[in-house]
Amino acid sequence: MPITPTSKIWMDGQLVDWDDAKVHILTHTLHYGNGAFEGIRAYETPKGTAIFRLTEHIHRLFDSCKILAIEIPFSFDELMDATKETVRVNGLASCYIRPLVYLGYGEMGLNPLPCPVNVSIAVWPWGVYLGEESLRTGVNMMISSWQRHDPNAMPPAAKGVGHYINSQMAKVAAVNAGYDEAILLSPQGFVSECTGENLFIVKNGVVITPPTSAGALEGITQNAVHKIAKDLGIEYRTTNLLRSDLYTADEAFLSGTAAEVVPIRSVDDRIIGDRGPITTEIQAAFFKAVRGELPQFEQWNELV
Ligand code: PPE
Repeated sequence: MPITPTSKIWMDGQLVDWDDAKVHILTHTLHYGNGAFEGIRAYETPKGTAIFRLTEHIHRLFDSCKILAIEIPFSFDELMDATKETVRVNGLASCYIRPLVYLGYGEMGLNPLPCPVNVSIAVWPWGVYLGEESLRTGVNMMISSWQRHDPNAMPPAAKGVGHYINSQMAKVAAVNAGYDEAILLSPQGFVSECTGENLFIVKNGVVITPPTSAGALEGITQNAVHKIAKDLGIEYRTTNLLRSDLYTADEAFLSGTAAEVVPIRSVDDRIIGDRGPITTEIQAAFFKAVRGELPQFEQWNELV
């Protein structure tokens, strides 16, 4: 999706003009893919622009870097403040936020330990990730022949830059075959997640999602879906799923910061159907929560 430029990007403590936010071609991450990022959204709420679950996202960024043995040269509070400041100075009522921790210029070779560690935070307006229509009509999914990471090859709990090569392989295969999105299975053959979203089925009134041990990222939106389901009195379970469970699901949907909550219309050409009642209920509550319209979830809206 094309990027709409905004005014300033935060780079290592400075707000830099959009056009000047550049790196050297020998930036380590550009060659070897080590680094970590976050995807966060800010929404317009009755009290002003609020970042959805910022605390959890910054925590995950620190966890990702700990897993990848990268030391972030800023404190948790500094990155919280920097994120809010970047949203504020760009004057956007709602936007997507992309913090990135990357290994910088000055070292080559596979030992990342001596590399300088840089941090940037960019924001831009990002519309509905899988298309406006998708929120209502749902998306058509293909189970990919590309597997999700084995936890001992690439740790799924880290939102690592290089992890996303695997997602892109699956996305390309799905798009080229005429589908909207891919679903990846774990090396053990269980359903894991989509290229940049967690996945859920609804069966006999119960919402079911795969565990992180099947290679899925522990999604912050997924966690919001869990809490929303609980609030609505809908049963929720985390358990391994087989691909056939997807084919026979009563409903299915996916969740992610960029994608938000999107119904799944079909998997491998097996029609699951139009947006179902439980998906509709959870999706509606999600959009209310991000917009600060549900008092019970107000602590999720971090005002800038
Ligand atoms: N799994 C993967 C692999 C993933 O990348 C994401 C977020 C999720 C699950 C959902 O996590 P959460 O956002 O915490 O609910 N993917 C980010 C990047 C998407 C992109 O295209 O870039 C995102 O949604 O921001």
